[in-house]
Amino acid sequence: MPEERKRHIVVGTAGHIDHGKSALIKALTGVDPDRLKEEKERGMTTDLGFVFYGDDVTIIDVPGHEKFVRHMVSGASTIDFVMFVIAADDGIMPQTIEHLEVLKLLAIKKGIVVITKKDLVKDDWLQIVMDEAKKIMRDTFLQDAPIIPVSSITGEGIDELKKVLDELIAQTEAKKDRGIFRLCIDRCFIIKGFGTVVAGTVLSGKIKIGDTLELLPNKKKVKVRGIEVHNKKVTEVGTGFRSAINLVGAEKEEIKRGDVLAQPGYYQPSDFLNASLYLLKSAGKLLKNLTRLRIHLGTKEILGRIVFLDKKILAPGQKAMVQFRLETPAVCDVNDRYVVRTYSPQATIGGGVIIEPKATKAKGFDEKLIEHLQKIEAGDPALMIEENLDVNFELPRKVDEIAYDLNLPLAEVNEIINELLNNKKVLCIDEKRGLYYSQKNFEKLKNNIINILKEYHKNNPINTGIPQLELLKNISKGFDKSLLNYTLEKMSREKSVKLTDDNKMSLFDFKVVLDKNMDEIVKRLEEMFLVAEYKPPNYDAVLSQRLGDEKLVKKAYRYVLDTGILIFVGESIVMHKKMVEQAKEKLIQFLKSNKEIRISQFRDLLGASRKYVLPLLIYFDTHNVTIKRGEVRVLGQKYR
Ligand SMILES: Nc1nc2c(ncn2[C@@H]2O[C@H](COP(=O)(O)OP(=O)(O)OP(=O)(O)O)[C@@H](O)[C@H]2O)c(=O)[nH]1
Ligand SMILES: [Mg+2]
Repeated sequence: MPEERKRHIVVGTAGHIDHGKSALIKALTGVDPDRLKEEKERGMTTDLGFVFYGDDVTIIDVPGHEKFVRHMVSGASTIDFVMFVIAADDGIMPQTIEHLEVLKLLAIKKGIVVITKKDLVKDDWLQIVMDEAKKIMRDTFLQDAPIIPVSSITGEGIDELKKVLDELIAQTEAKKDRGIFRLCIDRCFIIKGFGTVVAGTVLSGKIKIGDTLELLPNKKKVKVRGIEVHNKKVTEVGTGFRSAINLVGAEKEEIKRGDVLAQPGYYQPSDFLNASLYLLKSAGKLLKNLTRLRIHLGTKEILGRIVFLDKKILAPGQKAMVQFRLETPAVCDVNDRYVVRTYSPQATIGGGVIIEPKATKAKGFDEKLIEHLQKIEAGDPALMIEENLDVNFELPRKVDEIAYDLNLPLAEVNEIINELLNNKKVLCIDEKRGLYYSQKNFEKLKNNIINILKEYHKNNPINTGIPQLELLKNISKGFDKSLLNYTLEKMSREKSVKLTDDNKMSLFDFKVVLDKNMDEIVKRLEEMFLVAEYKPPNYDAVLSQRLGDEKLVKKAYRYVLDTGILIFVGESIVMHKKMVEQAKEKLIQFLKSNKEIRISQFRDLLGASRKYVLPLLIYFDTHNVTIKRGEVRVLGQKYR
């Protein structure tokens, strides 16, 4: 950005065909904005014209013809204020009204009303037209705007207009910078010796020569070779400036008006946009669901169908939450204004604000979606970040993911995340990986886990707990593992759940309570394994003992294994815990006096056969009681 220039103002024109918009610009600047041959021949503007006014102002001339309203919308989409033109001899005409509606929908805040062709009418007629103008401006952003009658032919009133124009320019504040570079292209041309040049207004951010940018929707990487502002070469350019940018990496044929030049990684083309829509009173009739419309966004016109999210049908003068299903993808941002026009015949019927520029296909009357859109409608970054975390129940988020999702600068997201951490609205579940999760979701997740455990305990009263994998399956598909670990750990510390010895989760104070019948079977099972000592029965032998109803016996058997009363030592051999402990004691004692033990010695020690003794020894190996050294075993480290 040139140091001497702090800001740049873009002024637009608007008004009915032939009302003298282009002639007015020529009278103000000496330059004819109609640059096309066709325009000069027909005496009619067909496309946007760009003329410099002083050092810091560009005036965009728009066509008044009803066939070119789409160009008018694209021209008006980036202006700071408008010179609203009405011809004294013609008065209020259809595009006077339509352009006014467009400006209102685009939320243009200021302007000047210029009554042209003053030289063609008498004073009393001029007064009538001025009164009419006042009438249509009532309750609009132009209601207190100065009304200046001029003649572009005789020059009458032009000096006064310049004075008012300069005052308004001086009062206009620089556009707010959202940080991430974006420019909506309104022109693309070739300059001999340089190649492709695109022009447009920088809507946010800043670039310098050498930067790599992305052309969207084609997602083509390009490099900035040169930048011009007001025909002067500069090395960098920032928000609000109209600039011409010489690009390397794209041909003119690949670029159209309406394409977006942006900092890579943030903006994404999307087929679905969620927005609020206001249907103009002048729309005249009800707007039906799925109507095909022209959506004017930035400098682009896109065809698409409208889906009402919170209404079945929209009456003139009403507002609705809508989704646009587009025929070609759009690249836009939160808070962008848009205008909708009917497909055929074409007329402006409404417009609104983009709430979600990267939406997914929605159904009507999805209450959750409506609530979500209402929450972020105002476009407040903190609320948007909170909501982004809230809607991601399964996944903790990283700062850069949030920044890319919401087209917000990393530094801003970091700052807001810190605030949210301080306000306990967000928690960091993994500092190393920088993973953040919504406190609200965390409470919900903990509740879900408690409920799953309650349900599990109810249905499986003699199971000590739920296997972790089963718990994960019950929470939600695609759940992040580190989030689950964090949560379970935290819940264990808070003493709301516990991890059992065999890696199962249970409620903290859950204990298996056996009914009389089951208790009896468990006792008899224990008895059976104690009596058997080191020759325990196998599963079939247990069942054949008919200790009770077979189903119950099976349950009881699982219970004694789950609770560790019986221990599975290997090779389908199960022994009573007491026998295993006893064997361990004997083994340790033996090794303390003998240093090493052979299988045969262990066999004699327990008075059992090799079939049972070998798996038991291996069991002790894996539990580090013993270490196998060739044919013998020695005592494990921690028992020495
Ligand atoms: N007598 C008189 N003629 C004017 C004045 N302003 C414009 N005209 C004439 O009106 C005709 C239309 O003027 P333009 O400036 O082309 O009108 P426009 O609003 O740009 O028209 P479009 O771009 O097609 O919408 C031209 O023949 C101009 O010379 C004026 O103040 N006095
Ligand atoms: Mg014109």
